[in-house]
Amino acid sequence: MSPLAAIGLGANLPSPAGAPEQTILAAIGDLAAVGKVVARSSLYRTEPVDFTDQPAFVNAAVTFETALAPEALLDVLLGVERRYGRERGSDIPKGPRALDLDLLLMDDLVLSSPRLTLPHPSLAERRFVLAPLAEIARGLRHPVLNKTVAELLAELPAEGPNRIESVRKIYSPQGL
Ligand code: PH2
Ligand code: MG
Ligand code: MG
Repeated sequence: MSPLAAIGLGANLPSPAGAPEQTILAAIGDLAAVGKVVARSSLYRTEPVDFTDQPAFVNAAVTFETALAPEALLDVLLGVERRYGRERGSDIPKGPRALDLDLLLMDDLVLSSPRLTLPHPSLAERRFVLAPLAEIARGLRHPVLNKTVAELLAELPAEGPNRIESVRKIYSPQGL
């Protein structure tokens, strides 16, 4: 079987596809053209973290079966970001963006290269990543922390920047 990748999607600015919700759905459609989208989460409205003076985000997650090597998959993700108007050079770090596609996990691969770190370095610290991912892949295991996505989500503090109410489901996959 091909490796299973987990990908986090986020958007908080309009793109050529429309509002952030439309952009995320279009990006998932583009991924389906280059591999197998095994599962897709609901869409969530999430409060911005790290850099808080920006619009709310729409976040989601997919699991994706692909024969691509991690860096080749990263190139695909960057290409999809560019298609929706993401201009990396002019981005404010952690600031508003038309589309952000993050490679979160790829099986139990652990790697760190100048372009790519796996697992994603902030995966375990973000409710806006873990909540969508837990909806579709509770049992995926973080190969360094040796905890499942569901365990990492349960360990997040209920208050503070990751407070439970910071992440709210807006569309279920059936309702899309
Ligand atoms: N992405 C960031 C910074 N902050 N906050 C939320 N809620 N969702 C995001 O996707 C997000 C963020 C930088 O990638
Ligand atoms: Mg990113
Ligand atoms: Mg990101």
